[in-house]
Amino acid sequence: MRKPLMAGNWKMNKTVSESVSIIKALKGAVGGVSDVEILICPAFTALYEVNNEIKGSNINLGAQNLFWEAKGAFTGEISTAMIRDAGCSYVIVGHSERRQYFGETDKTVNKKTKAALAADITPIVCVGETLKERENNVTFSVIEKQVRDGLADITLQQASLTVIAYEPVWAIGTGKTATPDQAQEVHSFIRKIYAQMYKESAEKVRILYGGSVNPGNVSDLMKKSDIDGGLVGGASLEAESFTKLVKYSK
Ligand code: G2H
Repeated sequence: MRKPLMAGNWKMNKTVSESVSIIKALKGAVGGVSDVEILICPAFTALYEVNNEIKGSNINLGAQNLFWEAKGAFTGEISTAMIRDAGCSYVIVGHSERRQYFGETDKTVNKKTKAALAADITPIVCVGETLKERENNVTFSVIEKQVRDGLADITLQQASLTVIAYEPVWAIGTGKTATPDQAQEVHSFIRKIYAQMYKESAEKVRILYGGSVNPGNVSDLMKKSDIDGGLVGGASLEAESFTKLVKYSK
């Protein structure tokens, strides 16, 4: 009942022309796919041109960040209206790299989540524990706080539309992946917390796994009942490997 979502997070990679060229290749390769929703999140600079390229295709467009204010003196920031105008229907919120390098907190994640939802943009809210937190056995309390505080005060309808990405920080770009069982354990915990917060929305919310997803591990991850897709960095940067992810094939 939950349609899987495979999302490519290109992070700070690719010029406009590089972005357009990978999208041209990807469009052909994934053209027949209808059972998995496909999303690409390029750099801000490439959004407009990528949007022109994906028109009429089954590829959706997302931004990697936003700012919650509507407009004004906020040098360097991008509003929901701007990313919408550039063609985005999704936005990544609170990625661990933003928490780690740019001081994002559960509070700012919550403001961004609410701003995205108010603008009809689906937020992909990222949560995840560090290696130290996992080793100190506080994974579940860390995740619970990130979910409760990051997603506080949204409506029931918004709660079902929101996407959550579980990305253990120790697995990001390191080549270490959580095992499918480790990921499933946290995904099912997130769904349980979500049920306490937003009742039946818990069955509708899609929970993606992120952290070194690649063609070799995607099919085992996707077999787990609470894993509804992937948020993929490195393996989304080439059309060939991202196509394999979309098709869950090696
Ligand atoms: C985790 C992921 C994408 P990678 O950050 O959000 O990146 O697949 O390179 O670990």
